[in-house]
Amino acid sequence: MNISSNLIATEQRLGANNYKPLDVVLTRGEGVHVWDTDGKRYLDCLSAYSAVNQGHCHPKILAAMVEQAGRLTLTSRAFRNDQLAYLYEELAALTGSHKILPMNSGAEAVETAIKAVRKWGYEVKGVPEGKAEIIVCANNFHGRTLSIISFSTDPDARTGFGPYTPGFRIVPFGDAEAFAAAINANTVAALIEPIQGEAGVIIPPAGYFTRVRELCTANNVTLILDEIQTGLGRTGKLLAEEHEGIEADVTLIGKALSGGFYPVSAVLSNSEVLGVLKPGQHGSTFGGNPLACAVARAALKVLTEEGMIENAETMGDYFLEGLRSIRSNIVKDVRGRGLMLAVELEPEAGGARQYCYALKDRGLLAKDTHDHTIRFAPPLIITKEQVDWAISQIEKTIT
Ligand code: IF1
Repeated sequence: MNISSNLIATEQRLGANNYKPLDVVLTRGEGVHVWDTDGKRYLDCLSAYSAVNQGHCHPKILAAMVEQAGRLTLTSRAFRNDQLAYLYEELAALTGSHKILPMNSGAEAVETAIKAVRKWGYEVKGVPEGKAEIIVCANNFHGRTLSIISFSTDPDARTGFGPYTPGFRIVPFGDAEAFAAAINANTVAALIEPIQGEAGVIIPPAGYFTRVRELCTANNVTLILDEIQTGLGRTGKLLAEEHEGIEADVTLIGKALSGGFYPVSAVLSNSEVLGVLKPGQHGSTFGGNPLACAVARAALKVLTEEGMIENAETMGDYFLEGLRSIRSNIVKDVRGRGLMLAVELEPEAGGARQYCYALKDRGLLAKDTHDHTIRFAPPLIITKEQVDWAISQIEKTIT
């Protein structure tokens, strides 16, 4: 047995089997590429679910991390550190937010927003205690904690984990009239992904978010956009809300906020929402630690200074055009925005996973979702030549 089959067997034996990864054991990454334990190189078209938008092991983020790790890593929020204020300033300048709350994982940012909008609902909007409602969308993905899976519509994510957190109302994604009908006097917030990722890169109809924004404003409902996956350049804009010409009241970011080096997430608030939190009401041992802040500052700096967002837009258009030019009778739909792309296969194709394995053999890593869809989301630094190469591998695989 070679190294990788030994490692896979050990994982199977000792690990909880809550994942079914492709059997490729990676040991090194650089830019858009990763290498397995046999030395085979792959073009990474997943980017750790958009956490490595800046490319693997970006040298400037690495340098910031190493420098900070040798100086000060963690103080807890019992004391202050000399990195947090700079991260606040840089995030505020970039996004126009007025208040920021740093956490670690994406799910923690979502939980934080839920807590804050509930409290805002009671203290500012005047909703009776215990009655706050939050509107969410069917086929959402916002994370794995109990409150979040309480409003999941995916049986795998939800079934068997009750009792569930109440206070959520589920409406179809992309249906503004259903959204309007779900609002009542106790609605404190709406929590929505600008593009549904896990659901298979579902882009809502034009005008949907304009109407949702109007309805939220008219009814004093806080609009929370989960940009944990769509944010930080992935769709060709800093935030996907820019495609819709709207501004959320609360924006959640994570994943690429650290360029994949470390879990860093944040709640960005444009309204009085985060203002309701007082000392002792929320926090985290690691949230806002100096190592996280230094890494996030470097990750944001390279994202903007190295033209990655613009590249995501041009290479995204080019990649989409390439995918659309493939003539194959097993392709049902091709869609995407920026470098968040998907190919949906016909049910007769027999499932997306076998095609992901075939792509892997050709040196391209991509991930299936919901049986019939293959997602493509390479690092935002991908070049035209690399897109051409990817398209030709995809074409050979599905024709
Ligand atoms: C896994 C999916 C992607 C997210 C949005 C919050 C979170 C996520 C919009 C939570 C996380 C990840 C989690 C990862 C798989 C992945 C995923 F397929 F499950 F849906 F990206 F498409 N909001 N998405 O996409 O962030 O707490 O994980 O930091 O293995 O569960 P987290």
